[in-house]
Amino acid sequence: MVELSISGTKILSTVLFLYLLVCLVNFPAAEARVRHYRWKVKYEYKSPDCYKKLVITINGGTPGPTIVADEGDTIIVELENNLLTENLAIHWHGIRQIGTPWFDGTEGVTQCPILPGETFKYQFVVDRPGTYLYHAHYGMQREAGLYGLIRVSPRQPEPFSYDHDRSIILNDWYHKSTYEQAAGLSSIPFVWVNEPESLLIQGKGNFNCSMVSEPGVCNTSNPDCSRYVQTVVPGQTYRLRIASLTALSALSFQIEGHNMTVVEADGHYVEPFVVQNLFIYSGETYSVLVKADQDPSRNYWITTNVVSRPNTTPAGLAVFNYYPNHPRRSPPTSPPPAPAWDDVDSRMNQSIAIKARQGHIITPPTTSDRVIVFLNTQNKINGYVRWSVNNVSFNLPHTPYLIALKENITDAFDQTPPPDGYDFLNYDIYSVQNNTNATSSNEIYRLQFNITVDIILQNANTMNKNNSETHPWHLHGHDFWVLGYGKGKFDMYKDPAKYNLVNPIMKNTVAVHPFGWTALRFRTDNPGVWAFHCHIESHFYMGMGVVFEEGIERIGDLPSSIMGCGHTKTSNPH
Ligand SMILES: *[C@@H]1O[C@H](CO)[C@@H](O)[C@H](O)[C@H]1NC(C)=O
Ligand SMILES: *[C@@H]1O[C@H](CO)[C@@H](O)[C@H](O)[C@H]1NC(C)=O
Ligand SMILES: *[C@@H]1O[C@H](CO)[C@@H](O)[C@H](O)[C@H]1NC(C)=O
Ligand SMILES: *[C@@H]1O[C@H](CO)[C@@H](O)[C@H](O)[C@H]1NC(C)=O
Ligand SMILES: *[C@@H]1O[C@H](CO)[C@@H](O)[C@H](O)[C@H]1NC(C)=O
Ligand SMILES: *[C@@H]1O[C@H](CO)[C@@H](O)[C@H](O)[C@H]1NC(C)=O
Ligand SMILES: *[C@@H]1O[C@H](CO)[C@@H](O)[C@H](O)[C@H]1NC(C)=O
Ligand SMILES: *[C@@H]1O[C@H](CO)[C@@H](O)[C@H](O)[C@H]1NC(C)=O
Ligand SMILES: *[C@@H]1O[C@H](CO)[C@@H](O)[C@H](O)[C@H]1NC(C)=O
Ligand SMILES: *[C@@H]1O[C@H](CO)[C@@H](O)[C@H](O)[C@H]1NC(C)=O
Ligand SMILES: [Cu+2]
Repeated sequence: MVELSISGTKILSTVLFLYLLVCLVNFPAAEARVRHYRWKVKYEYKSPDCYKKLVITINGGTPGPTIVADEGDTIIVELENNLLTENLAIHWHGIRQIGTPWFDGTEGVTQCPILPGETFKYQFVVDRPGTYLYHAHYGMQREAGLYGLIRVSPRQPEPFSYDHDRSIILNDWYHKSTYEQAAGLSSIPFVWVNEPESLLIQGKGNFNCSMVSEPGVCNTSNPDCSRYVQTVVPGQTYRLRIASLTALSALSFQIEGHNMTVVEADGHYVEPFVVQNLFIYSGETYSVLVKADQDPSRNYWITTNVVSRPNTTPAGLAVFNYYPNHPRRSPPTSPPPAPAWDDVDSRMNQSIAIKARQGHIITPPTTSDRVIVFLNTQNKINGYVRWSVNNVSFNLPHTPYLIALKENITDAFDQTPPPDGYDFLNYDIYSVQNNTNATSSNEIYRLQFNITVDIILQNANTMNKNNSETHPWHLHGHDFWVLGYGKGKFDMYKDPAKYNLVNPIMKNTVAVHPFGWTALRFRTDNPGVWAFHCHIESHFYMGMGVVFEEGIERIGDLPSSIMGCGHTKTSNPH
């Protein structure tokens, strides 16, 4: 930041400065910059919740560094894989990669994995302001701590004001390694990952070390797990960018005694509304405005709790510290109670309340060219527990789709188109199916370029009685309009009439609530191969995802850096 000291004799330079400032505001395009980062990724022992385990760090930290940029800037990240025995790929979550579909960072879809010892250069433009994320997209690696935030400032004034801009990443945390978890999920008998041990606020949590008998493993005095503190000046307004990168959990987030005004979701301005509990699903980002307008003589709790699953994980705690109270001083009250975990209606209502802000509405096309209904089910395949979409459980191929399609390598994946729907008339979404068998495949949806596609996410019962889970679905390469939510089975004849075509929010991640449906619309206007999947790490690992291709013929030469795995064309000159 530039500090200005203006004395009486400096009026001329002040005028000049103000003139320059006006120029910058009026001619922002001239300012686009290149932001260059060099990241070293490695395993280190850390204790984010006081329990020591191997975590993946970027330049020594987890969460990794925040990428701070202005709209239109180019980001270059030179990523050095120092994991020794493990591959790597990083996805830039919410960045559409217009013109750079090969730098989406999705291993198996848009690139080969980055091998140990290699340095890979990602280069892309952050074309829109907002709050975005980055995280590993290889195996279940994200859960080991490889994630961070991207903050893109707008060139235009924002439709709300605040004094300070802060960000908080929420996460859930396991003590088992991602390998143990992945092995359990792919075993017979199936070993579920269970509930996380802790919830982390900005990478810090607090496990009860009395439950660990092994000496030296859990230490509540470890500075790695010192409670996160958000210091505020009484009377000032804070923009908090809240992001969730949980492996499993849906969360609520609250600041004791304070309301929050939601103003941004996944990089789009929201028609402001007030909440006490912000419900947030893995892969989502929100900005809320909070005014430090309560009794300033004390501190307050910041809490996060698991919702949508019976909560056995203790609340994540941080401190909302009113200056000049001591930041380590615990609030005099108990943390506010968690909302009821099974109150689906409140969460559904909050989802519905998120609308595009007046004056910033991008209206959706009024009709669509193709409708695809995705039935979300839990299944068995050859005795393995899997998740499926329309009875197909997704497997990644060894040759990334982008490369296979561009190079016409037809034996790299199953060329059969997967189904656009399910047996709508006969399938009972409320019961455990008698035959839960499905098939697994790496087939993909080929979408015609430049059309409007509707996606209906249809939830259903799992393989357990009276159970349906919340799935946050994330689309790569696009934002979509959220046209509506509903309970029960989506009725393709009646429900489209209820779509919000007036002010739907655009997002890149959206939840389908238990036993409900969610309707989305997007334009196939970004040539590339894009994953669309449940953002729950174990669910995607167990097959809960699909891949869309659009406009492959419009994509220029692929960089050779993304290649080098799976099937190749011997004639390939790259
Ligand atoms: C921590 O665990 C110990 C041993 O199980 C238990 O007695 C104690 O109540 C726990 N403390 C908290 C704060 O939950
Ligand atoms: C716990 O961590 C603190 C701070 O690093 C250290 O001073 C203390 O010796 C540790 N306690 C044990 C039992 O290792
Ligand atoms: C928060 O909002 C609720 C409902 O609008 C209101 O009753 C309450 O007084 C507000 N609390 C604060 C601290 O502003
Ligand atoms: C959700 O919204 C509906 C319709 O506005 C309302 O009837 C219901 O009471 C709300 N439920 C909760 C839990 O807020
Ligand atoms: C389901 O799969 C199992 C294991 O492959 C097989 O034994 C069983 O016959 C299948 N059930 C049906 C109805 O296809
Ligand atoms: C792949 O096939 C398309 C359409 O047939 C053709 O235009 C293109 O040149 C082929 N590309 C390669 C690398 O063979
Ligand atoms: C499963 O089979 C039983 C007995 O045949 C039948 O009563 C029940 O309706 C079936 N359930 C489903 C979901 O098809
Ligand atoms: C799923 O596939 C199995 C065979 O693998 C079939 O028996 C079952 O009817 C299918 N279920 C649905 C909902 O299509
Ligand atoms: C895509 O479709 C829109 C509307 O139908 C049209 O205006 C535009 O020119 C098309 N773009 C391309 C690249 O074909
Ligand atoms: C079904 O589960 C919900 C919790 O998700 C519970 O409130 C309800 O009572 C259950 N219903 C039956 C019939 O078991
Ligand atoms: Cu899921």
